Amino acid sequence: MCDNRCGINVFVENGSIVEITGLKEHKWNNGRLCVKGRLGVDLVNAPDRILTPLKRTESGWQEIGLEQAYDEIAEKIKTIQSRWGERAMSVWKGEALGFLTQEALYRRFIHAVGSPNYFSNDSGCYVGRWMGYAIVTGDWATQDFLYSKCAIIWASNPPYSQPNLTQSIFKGREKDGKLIVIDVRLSAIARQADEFVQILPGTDGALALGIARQLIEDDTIDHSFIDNHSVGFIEYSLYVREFTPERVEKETGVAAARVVSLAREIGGRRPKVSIYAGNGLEQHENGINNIRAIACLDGLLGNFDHQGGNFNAEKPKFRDLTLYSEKPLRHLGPIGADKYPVLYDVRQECHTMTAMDTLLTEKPYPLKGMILAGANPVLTNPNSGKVVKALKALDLFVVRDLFMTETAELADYVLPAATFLENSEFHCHPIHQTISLSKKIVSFQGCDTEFIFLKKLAEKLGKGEYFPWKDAEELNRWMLQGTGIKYEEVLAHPEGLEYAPRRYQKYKEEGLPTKSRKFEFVSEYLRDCGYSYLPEYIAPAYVRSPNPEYPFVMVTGARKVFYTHGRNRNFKRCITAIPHAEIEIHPSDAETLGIGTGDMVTVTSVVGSINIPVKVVGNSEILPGVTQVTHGWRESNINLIIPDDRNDPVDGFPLMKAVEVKIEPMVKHETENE
Ligand SMILES: Nc1nc2c(c(=O)[nH]1)N[C@H]1C(S)=C(S)[C@@H](COP(=O)(O)OP(=O)(O)OC[C@H]3O[C@@H](n4cnc5c(=O)[nH]c(N)nc54)[C@H](O)[C@@H]3O)O[C@H]1N2
Ligand SMILES: Nc1nc2c(c(=O)[nH]1)N[C@H]1C(S)=C(S)[C@@H](COP(=O)(O)OP(=O)(O)OC[C@H]3O[C@@H](n4cnc5c(=O)[nH]c(N)nc54)[C@H](O)[C@@H]3O)O[C@H]1N2
Ligand SMILES: [Mo]
Repeated sequence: MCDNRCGINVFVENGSIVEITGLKEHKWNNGRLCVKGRLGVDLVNAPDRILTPLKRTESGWQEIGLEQAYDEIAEKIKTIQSRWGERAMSVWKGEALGFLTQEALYRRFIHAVGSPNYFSNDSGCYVGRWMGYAIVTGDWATQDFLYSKCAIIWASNPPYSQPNLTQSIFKGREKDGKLIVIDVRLSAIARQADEFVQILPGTDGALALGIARQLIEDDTIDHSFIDNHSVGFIEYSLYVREFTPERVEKETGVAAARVVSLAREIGGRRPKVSIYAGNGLEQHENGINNIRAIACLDGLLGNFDHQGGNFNAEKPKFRDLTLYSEKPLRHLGPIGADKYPVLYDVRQECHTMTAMDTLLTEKPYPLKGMILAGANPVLTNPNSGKVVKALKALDLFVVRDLFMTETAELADYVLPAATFLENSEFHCHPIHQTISLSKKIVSFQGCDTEFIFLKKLAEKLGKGEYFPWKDAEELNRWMLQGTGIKYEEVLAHPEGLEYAPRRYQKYKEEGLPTKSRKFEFVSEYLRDCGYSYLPEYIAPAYVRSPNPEYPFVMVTGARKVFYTHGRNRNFKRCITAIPHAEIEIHPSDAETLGIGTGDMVTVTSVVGSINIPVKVVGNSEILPGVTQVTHGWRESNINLIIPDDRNDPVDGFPLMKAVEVKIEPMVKHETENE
C-alpha cells in the first residue's frame, strides 16, 4: 500500500481482517506501524468498496459480470487498435500499486499489446530525485542514518511521510549525530532538528552550491575521491565560485553567516554525512539541477558509498518482467518522449501532462484508450480541469479502484480491484538489502489482482503468451529464477531475507554505474541532450520575475499523517480528525488580509481560483509571503489551479511547489442558492 513496505501481522477473525500491527522482527519497522498501515483494516472492509464491475450507460451505472466486462473491454481495445493503431492504447499506474511487480506488469502488458504508452504518477514523483542522483552517481543513494554523524533531511518530512525512516535518523543521532533539516516550513522533523534552515521554495540549488563553495574554500573535501573517481571537478568548482554566502543569502533567504557555519558543520562531520532528498525538491522548474547540486555534495564530502554516508544499495537481480529489451517500442513515439527525451531514455516513462494535451488535440497522434489503476489524477495531476476534459475525450476509459473516485466517475468501466492484503508479491528493502514475500490473507469474489486482470485481458487479446504463469506463486517463482534465492527460503523469512551483504566503496573495484563510470560533477550526457552540463542554478520564476498580481508563492502537497494524496477521505476516523483542506498562512499576511483561521479565502493563480479555509500558523512555521496547501481534497482541489505547462525541461515535472498566487477574502454571494 506504500513504498515503505513495513512488516505487518494481520489478524483474522471468522474470515475477516480485524487488526493490523507491526511485525517486531522486521528490520525496517521493528514492530512499529503508522496510522496508514493500521487503516488497512478500514480499507479492506470499507462499506463503500466496489465489489462488482460497473459499466457506464445512458441511464447511469449498470452492474455487470466480471467476464462480460473483460470481454467488452477486450473488444473495444481491438476496435481502437485496428482503427487508430496499436499505440492508441495506454495504461496509467498510480501510487497505490507496487513499484516492483505491479508496475512491471503494467509495463509488460502495454508492450505486449504493441503500445509504448505507459504512464504513471512518476511524471511528478520520485523520478526527479532518482534522475538527479542517477545523473551524478548512477543511482539514487540510500542513507546510512544508523551510522551517520550528520543526517540532513532536505525537503522531506519523514515523521508524516515515512515514520519508520525517522527511527533510524534518531537512532543515529543518539551517538553524537546531528540532525539538520532544510525546509520551507517548520515541519514535524524540523521541530526535532538541531539545526532548522528555513529556505525560500525552489532555491535549494543555490544553497547546495554555496555549501560546496565553502567546503572547497575550507578545503574540507575528499581529494582522493575527487582525483580518482570523479569527472568535471574543475568546471564545477569554477562554477560554484559564483555562490558566495552573500549571493546565497539573496537567493535563498538563508543568512550568509549561516551558509558558512552550515558548511563547516557538515564538512567537520564528513564522511559520515547522510543526505535525504525529499519530494519538496521535485515539482520545480529547475528541480533536476537543484537535486544534482545536492547530489554533488556527496562527491566533495567523500560520504559517497561510505559507512554512515550515502550508499548505492545493491538490488536483487529478479528476472525482468518488462519487455523493454525484448520488445522495445521507442520507434512508435511514446507520448512525451520527444519533449522530455531524458525522462523516457533513463526511466521509460511517458509524460502524463503531455498525454492530456494529446487526448484533447490528437497530436502527435490519437490516443483513444486507457486503463488506469490505483491512481486518482483528477485530484493529483496538475490542472485538474484539463484532466477531466481530457479523460472524457477517451473512447475507452477503464478504471481499476476500490472506490468510486473523482477519476472513476469519468470511466466507461470501473473494475473492482484487490487490495495489498489480497495478493502475494515481493517486497524489497534496499537499506537492509532484504526481500520478503507478502501473503494473500483474504479474497473477495470478483476482485481480481492486477496480475490476474492483466493476464485475462491479454489472453482475450490473443497475447496470452506474455502471461504464461497460472497464478501469483508461479509468477513469483519465475521472478526469483537466476537470483540464487529459493522461494521457500523467502517464505521462511517474513522479517526479510538478506540477498547480498552490505558493501561500501564498491566503486573502487567496479566503478560507478554512471556513463563515465565515475562520479559526474558535470554531465556530458545532458550536454549531448541539449541541457546544461553543470548543475546550473536558475532562480524560480517568482523570484526572477515577480508578478505583482500574484504576490504569494504557494507550496503544495506537504503530507498529512492520515491521508495519502486523495485517499482515506471515506474513512470516518480520518475525516473526523482532519475534516477539510486548509491554506497555511503567516500571521502577518493574515493580518494584512484581515483574515483568521477558519475564514474562507479565494486563492487564484493564472490557471484559476478555488475557495479554501484558512489556517493561520505560528510565526516561525512559514515565511511571510509563502503559503502551503495539501492536495487530495474534492472540495478545494488545489490541483485545479496548478499549471500543467510549467515543467522542468529535463524530467518534465510540473511546478507544484512554487506557484504564484493571490489570496483574497472570499466574496459571499447572497443570492447563491442554486
Ligand atoms: N499539488 C500536488 N499534487 C500532487 C503532489 C503534491 O505534492 N502536490 N504529489 C504527487 C505525488 S508525489 C504522487 S505520488 C501523486 C499520487 O497520485 P495518485 O497516483 O493519483 O495516487 P492516489 O491519489 O494515492 O490514488 C490512489 C488510488 O488508488 C486506489 N487504491 C488504493 N489501493 C488500491 C489497490 O490496491 N489497487 C488499486 N487498483 N487501487 C487502489 C485509491 O482508492 C485511490 O483512488 O500525487 C501527486 N500530486
Ligand atoms: N501520510 C502520508 N505519507 C506519504 C504520502 C502521503 O500522501 N501521506 N505520500 C507518499 C509519497 S507518494 C511521497 S512522494 C512521499 C513524499 O515524502 P516527503 O518527501 O517526506 O514529502 P513531504 O512529507 O510532503 O515533505 C516535503 C517537505 O518539503 C517542504 N518543501 C516544499 N517545497 C520545498 C522547497 O522548495 N525546498 C525545501 N527545502 N523544502 C520544500 C515541505 O514544506 C515539506 O515539509 O510521501 C509518501 N508518504
Ligand atoms: Mo509520490
